[in-house]
Amino acid sequence: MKKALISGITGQDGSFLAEFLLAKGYEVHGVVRRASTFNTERLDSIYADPHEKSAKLFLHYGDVADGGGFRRILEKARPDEIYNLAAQSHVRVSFDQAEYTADVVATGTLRILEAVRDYVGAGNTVRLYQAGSSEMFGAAPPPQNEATPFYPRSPYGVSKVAAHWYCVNYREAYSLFICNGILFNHESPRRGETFVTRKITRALARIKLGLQEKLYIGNLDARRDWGYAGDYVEAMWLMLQQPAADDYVVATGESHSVREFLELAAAHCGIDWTRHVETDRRYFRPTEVDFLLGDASKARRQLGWEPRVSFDDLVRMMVEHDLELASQERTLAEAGHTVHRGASQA
Ligand code: NAP
Ligand code: G4F
Repeated sequence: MKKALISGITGQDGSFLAEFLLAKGYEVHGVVRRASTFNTERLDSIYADPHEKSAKLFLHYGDVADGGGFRRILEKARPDEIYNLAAQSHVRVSFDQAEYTADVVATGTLRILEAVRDYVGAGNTVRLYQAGSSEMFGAAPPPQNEATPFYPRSPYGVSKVAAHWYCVNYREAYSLFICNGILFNHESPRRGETFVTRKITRALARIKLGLQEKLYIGNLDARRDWGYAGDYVEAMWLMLQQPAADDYVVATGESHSVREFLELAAAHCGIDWTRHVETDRRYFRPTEVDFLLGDASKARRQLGWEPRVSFDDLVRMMVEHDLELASQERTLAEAGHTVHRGASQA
């Protein structure tokens, strides 16, 4: 049985990847940050008590800011594959928390590379996937592919570029099997609620059911190449199954503006968004990434990977999920329960 170790397992992609690998028969180990509240909600459907003989998912407390702890997890789990998905992944927040973002996203990756270097040096074999981002392209004109020079526009983007080049360097210097996936935006009903797609579907669904009046939002003109997260984790896995390590862009090849996403989501909800949406400067970034459009022909050719979920189906899936959530919220509210919503600045 193959074993995988996932950092960032509690996030959107981590949860999809864990499901995908469990379905393939892997034993899956995940790094979970200690928090004062439960942060494993996205894993609820696959989590089994580790005392049960059939358990295939094991969680370990850790943090990519703590290299020693990560080394111990590596020694304990002894994985065949590592997926480094851990990140402070919010671009706007990275302007507020630049040093922290660099420590987790750039130096955190370096800590994992150092651990892997020693682990392989001691005679073990392991393959590493690094979660790179289209934010690394930033201001580079579209379409962007593996040959496009990076021009990051945020502390997050700069940190991902550093992580990317650390990975390339360790691959070349120590002959490690490391793949950089350069993934364009991918969404799902599990997307964090402060990313624009989920922020929109969550708010429109609540507006439709009379639970809120307004949605305050930032730049409507930015364009993104949005795919479905469930499709993208397959590409991560495929990279690590190749005979040689390489870097790949993963994208749909279709770009839409935030306004187009909003219009389509509102149409699915059956509401007139112009009556409910207002722009607020606080959601604009000091430097914006205006236009992302990925050219994933290398992934199609070499990995045989293709996105399955269309833009329209993605928006519909997210809207339907959030309408159901809003309906549950309304039922609770009507029964006199207070429904707590997170405090968000992003
Ligand atoms: P996400 O939902 O924000 O999840 C991030 C994960 O990283 C969470 O499990 C989080 O734990 C964990 N994490 C944060 N700081 C950590 C630390 N110091 N040590 C250990 N774990 C830490 O992000 P995602 O959308 O799943 O993305 C996964 C990865 O792909 C990230 O590296 C992201 O930057 C990258 N990426 C995402 C996209 C996209 O469109 N989704 C595109 C390109 C690249 P908590 O649950 O405790 O917060
Ligand atoms: O949904 P977003 O916050 O995602 P962003 O910045 O593209 O980053 C996401 O995708 C990257 C891949 O390219 C990942 F690496 C990264 O970890 C993350 O998953 O913003 C998308 C666009 C931006 O142009 C932003 O300015 O939406 C615009 N936007 C407009 N109003 C907003 C809002 N973004 C957010 N978060 N909140 C708003 O109110």
